Amino acid sequence: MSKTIIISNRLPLQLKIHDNEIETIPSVGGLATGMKSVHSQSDSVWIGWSGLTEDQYDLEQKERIDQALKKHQCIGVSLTADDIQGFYYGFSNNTLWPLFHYFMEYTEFEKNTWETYKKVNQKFADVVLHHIEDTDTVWVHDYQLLLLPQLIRQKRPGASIGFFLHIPFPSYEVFRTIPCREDILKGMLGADLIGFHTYDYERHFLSAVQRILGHEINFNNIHLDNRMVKVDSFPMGIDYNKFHDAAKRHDLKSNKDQTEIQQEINKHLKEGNHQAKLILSIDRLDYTKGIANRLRAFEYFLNKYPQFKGKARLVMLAVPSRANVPQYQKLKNEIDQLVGSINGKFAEVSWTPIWYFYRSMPFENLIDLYTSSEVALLTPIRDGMNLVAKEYIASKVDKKGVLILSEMTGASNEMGEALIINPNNFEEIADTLKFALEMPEEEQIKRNSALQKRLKRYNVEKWANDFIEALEATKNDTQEYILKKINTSVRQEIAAKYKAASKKMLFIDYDGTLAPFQKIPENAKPTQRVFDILDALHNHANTKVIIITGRDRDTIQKWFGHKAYTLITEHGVWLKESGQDWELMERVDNQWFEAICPILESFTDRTPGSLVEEKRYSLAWHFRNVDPDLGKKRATELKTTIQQLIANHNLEILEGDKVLEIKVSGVSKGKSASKMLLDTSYDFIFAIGDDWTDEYMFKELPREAYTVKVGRKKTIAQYYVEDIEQVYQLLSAFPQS
Ligand code: GDG
Repeated sequence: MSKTIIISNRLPLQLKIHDNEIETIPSVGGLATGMKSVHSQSDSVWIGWSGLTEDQYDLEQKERIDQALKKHQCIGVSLTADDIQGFYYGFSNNTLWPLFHYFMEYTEFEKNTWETYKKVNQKFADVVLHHIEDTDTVWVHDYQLLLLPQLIRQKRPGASIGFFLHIPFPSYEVFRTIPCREDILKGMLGADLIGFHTYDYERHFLSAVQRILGHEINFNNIHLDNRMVKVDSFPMGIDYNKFHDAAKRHDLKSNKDQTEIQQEINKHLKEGNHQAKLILSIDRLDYTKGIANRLRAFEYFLNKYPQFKGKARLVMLAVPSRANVPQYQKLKNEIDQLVGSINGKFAEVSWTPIWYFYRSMPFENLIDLYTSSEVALLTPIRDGMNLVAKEYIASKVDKKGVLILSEMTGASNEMGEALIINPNNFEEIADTLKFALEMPEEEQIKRNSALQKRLKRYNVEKWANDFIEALEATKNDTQEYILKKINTSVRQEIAAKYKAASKKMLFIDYDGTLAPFQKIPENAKPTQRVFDILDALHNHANTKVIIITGRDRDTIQKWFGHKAYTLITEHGVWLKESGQDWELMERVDNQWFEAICPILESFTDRTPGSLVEEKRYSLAWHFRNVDPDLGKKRATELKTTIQQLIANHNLEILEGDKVLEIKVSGVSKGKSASKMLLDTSYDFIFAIGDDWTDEYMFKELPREAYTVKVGRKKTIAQYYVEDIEQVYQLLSAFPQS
């Protein structure tokens, strides 16, 4: 029976030991709630750190801790205090957290903490590997465990692994600064599915993978040598009903049942100025959340619009976080001072502009704040998603309230009806605050209705289920690949058919099949091993070996002219039968070169790294060595530019792997391969290739032909081999009859 294994740095519960008794307190955080539907399945387990380091319990207590965790379907990863120091406070929070949030000045690159990070990821992997079974589904969470997917994959190549990053993935220019960038990407690419909150993070990640590791990317699929990794965005939602229902209950409470905080809020609202509206701000005290900026912007607002003195009040909850890290202590001091100075400067007898709470509050109080505030002002400098924004809206039962939200949060992508601001623009924040405080109620209701509808539908449970479904779907892709991958029995079947056949024809593509791609195409010369393999096949009785390629005639003549194999070049323009001269397979001309060539050259001039290859009857524009994004963009631009000329000259564009080839239409590997079969009847036909131009060949060949794709791209071929090495092995195993 397969199970789901959830893995995060912290388990979804807190452990406490007092009087030698072990207490477990379930967490109520976003992730714990979101994963509830996945984790509540009877066969699921959650693996993570319990929050207690090894020095905090003895062996006997450890056993009881494990038992207690087991009751909640949890398994602990044992970590030492040093592990936590290097892995959590060190590499996770002093390197990855600031870097991924674009705070490069706070980012420390320390070899020691990196070593501990690797060691702790391995500790997590060891626990996972101890519990995982072949058909299990694994879901790894967040930046503390970036290496874990690959560590699991190494030992369990067939596992189904998903990874979700809860924080932003920075742009390539920022990400490239980290020394271990390759290890991090490779670690993540151990997964089958990688999820981000937004499309922007997704595209930053894809760009880093393309530029740093050089993998080919097709839409949101990353092609590794022997696997495909899917990347997608899944914006995390909240437990909408939990907040909405709690807010409903809150509104029904009589005065005496209200919390102390609520009574305090009521008292202040009645005191002095009755109109004082509450502007709410809630975050963990973190430099990414833009708390200091928010205070300065609020001060700016009071100066610019003094009419709001006594009429608006900022209620700020800053939840202590990572308080032993110097940057956080510095920030705390800065905020304390700012609050003091603003309150000192503006306070009146019956009104202080800022109420500041530096602590965490029980859920009930959070609801008090959400429901009592007319405006929420959330101004992170960078934030992966920001769930507070969603919770605020969900808690507005009467749909009244205005959300002001930073455009630097993932949530702003989905919450277009909120008032979106740039957190560095005080002018804009001040004006927006005024606008929010004066917004007519109908408009508030209109905006919030739309927001609530969306938040209710795409809630956290849907988010988790969508991710798991997408992960399941990658299993099907993998399944198809595994099913079609040549195994021993297929290899034996092919060999037996080959041996028994009396007339055999082998179509073999060149680049990507017999030779790896090179930066400069001329460098992809055949090796002695390639000749040995082809010679052996050619010497078999009644066997016709055909090299079928898009390459130009001259290069193929230079490389293979001295051999007696059959050669087809330029996708089927030229044919050279064994011992004969080159002949045209198609009636083509190249008069059109003079119209197209100057355009290709002008594109080459403007696109560093690109080059024009002039074949006898076709022109190829190569962009393998161009910046990947620029290459794609210029290729699209080029297609549009020559569209009309192509039609006028009866030409067509072939889109190969990082190359656009312009040639007379109607010529293809498929057409030329079929022509080769016309005269004689063959009882063994085999074709192998990696490129999509080979798909024409796979399509046109008769059903009984064996067709083999090299590498894991979509194909209509019957079988896959992983790479060039496997091509060599396959071809070498064809037996003499
Ligand atoms: C990371 C990413 C991403 C806050 N104060 C109290 C309290 N909270 C709860 C809120 C909310 C959660 O904490 C904070 O979530 P955020 O999303 O705003 O921020 P991070 O903690 O930085 O989370 C973030 C998130 O992961 C999910 O992927 O959105 O971008 O940085 O749920 O309600 N809860 C209680 N008392 C408090 O005082 N009970």
